[in-house]
Amino acid sequence: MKTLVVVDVQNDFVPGGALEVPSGDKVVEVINSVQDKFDLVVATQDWHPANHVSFASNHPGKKPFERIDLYGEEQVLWPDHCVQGTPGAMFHPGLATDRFSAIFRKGMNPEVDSYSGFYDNRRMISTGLAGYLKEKGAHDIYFCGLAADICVLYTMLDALHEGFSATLIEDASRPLDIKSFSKLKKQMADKGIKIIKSRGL
Ligand code: VGL
Ligand code: ZN
Repeated sequence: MKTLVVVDVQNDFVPGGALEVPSGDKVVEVINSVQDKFDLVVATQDWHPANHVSFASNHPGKKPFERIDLYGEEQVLWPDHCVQGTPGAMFHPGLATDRFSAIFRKGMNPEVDSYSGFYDNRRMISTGLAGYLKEKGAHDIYFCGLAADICVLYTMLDALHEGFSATLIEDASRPLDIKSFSKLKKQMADKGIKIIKSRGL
């Protein structure tokens, strides 16, 4: 079961969205073109209630991209994004979704952020993705989507933690912070994440 995990390809993460990732829309065509190389395709969807703790708007006097201490850990405050049921939370309209056998929603607990598609940032709630992939016999797991340096990264780290292999399809993903991404890629490789281009599939 060669498997593709498509992370958070949602309107709020592409240019014009609330938390836009530079050239985030460019991943859509690549993701569509690679899906038929996989036996199993699943997706994640950032899916926050309006009162979510990660939204700067829920912290009077704070602005987006400021950092606060939350339960002893640093939390970046984001613009309101991917609010459940809103257009910004929908998958990009050009994204081919027919082959998604399951969609794992995350970030639904108002009190905790969830970058990874497996567990929230405090590792309290599982989305069920690990159990799903194991029951399906998934291996050789490839990752793509948005943002490469946040939700895709944390999802890959949890995948390794669960004993899966993790490969990033670089051109099917884009980071929020382009400047530090080459350094981050080295750190990914050091942790055992493989990085390829879609033509190498
Ligand atoms: C994401 C920040 C906040 C992501 C989600 O999908 O990378 N980033 N929520
Ligand atoms: Zn979010």
